[in-house]
Amino acid sequence: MEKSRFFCLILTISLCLLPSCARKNVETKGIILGFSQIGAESAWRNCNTRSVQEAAAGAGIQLLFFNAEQKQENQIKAIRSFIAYQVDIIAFVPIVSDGWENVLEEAKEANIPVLICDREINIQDESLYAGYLGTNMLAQGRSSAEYLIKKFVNPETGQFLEESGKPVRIVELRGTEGSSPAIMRAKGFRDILAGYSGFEIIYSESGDFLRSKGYELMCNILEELDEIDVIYSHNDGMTLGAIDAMKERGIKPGEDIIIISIDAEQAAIDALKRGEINCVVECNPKQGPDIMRLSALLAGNESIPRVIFMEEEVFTEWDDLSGIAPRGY
Ligand code: GYE
Repeated sequence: MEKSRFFCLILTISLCLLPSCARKNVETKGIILGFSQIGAESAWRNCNTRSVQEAAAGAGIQLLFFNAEQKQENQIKAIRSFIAYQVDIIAFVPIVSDGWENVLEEAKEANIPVLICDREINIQDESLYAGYLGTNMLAQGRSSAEYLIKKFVNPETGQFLEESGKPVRIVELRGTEGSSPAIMRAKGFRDILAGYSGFEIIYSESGDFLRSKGYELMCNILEELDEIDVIYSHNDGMTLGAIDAMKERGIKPGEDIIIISIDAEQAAIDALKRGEINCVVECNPKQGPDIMRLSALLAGNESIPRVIFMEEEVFTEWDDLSGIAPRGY
């Protein structure tokens, strides 16, 4: 079906046009995918972007890619531009969970399927999007807490290994307020710890997934609080910033303070190998190929699963870390 397409001047679009030699997959040839990315806040995000761009080029899909620079209003503008341009498919990473109903109604009226990627949205009318591809962030929070249970609780007796009788004092560095990773990682962590009285979250604040804010928060925390036993950080960027702050004060990360971190970027795996982080929970950013596969199905008017989670692992100080493949981010 030939659609008359017109270019929207308000949107600066970087077109990832396909080199003819890579145009292998006939069923994706000619598909136009509008993709709204949230920004470049972490190594994880940059890998996610590369994965989408490289997979689009390899799949024969013309990609209209828009970086929202951490602003939801920019994402909404981009989606409206994709609608005006009459793309075949819209895919986007919702920076926060709420506030998408109106623009998704407009996409539905324009008969353009929408794929939610990486982060989830909070919406009543599930007909407003075709499906979600991302990671199980509730499980990531649960796995983080399960590591702590193994670290501090005797599996036979359920008793705390520490005879001190004092609770294990936890500081949480949260992701972007209102984002599904921050909400779900916090919930999953608390769900598991709820079964044990000896853990206490003494401080929780958002570092917005930024290394710089992780550093700032940790500097303040180390000034204000004492007897911190554990740092639970929602992403490696904030963790690495916090580790910088600890080292500046002669605190040994991974020894004086136990550290749990989510993403599994290379720098965090390297810190795990050095004993500076104790548990790294993987969150897989390499979603590009699956996004293209799902976009091709949608462009062919085929249905897709409502929820698809990427495969992921948990790496702890007790594991053989020699076989971990280079992370690529
Ligand atoms: O953990 C973080 C990125 O949305 C799951 O966003 C993603 C998170 C990831 O900035 O590093």
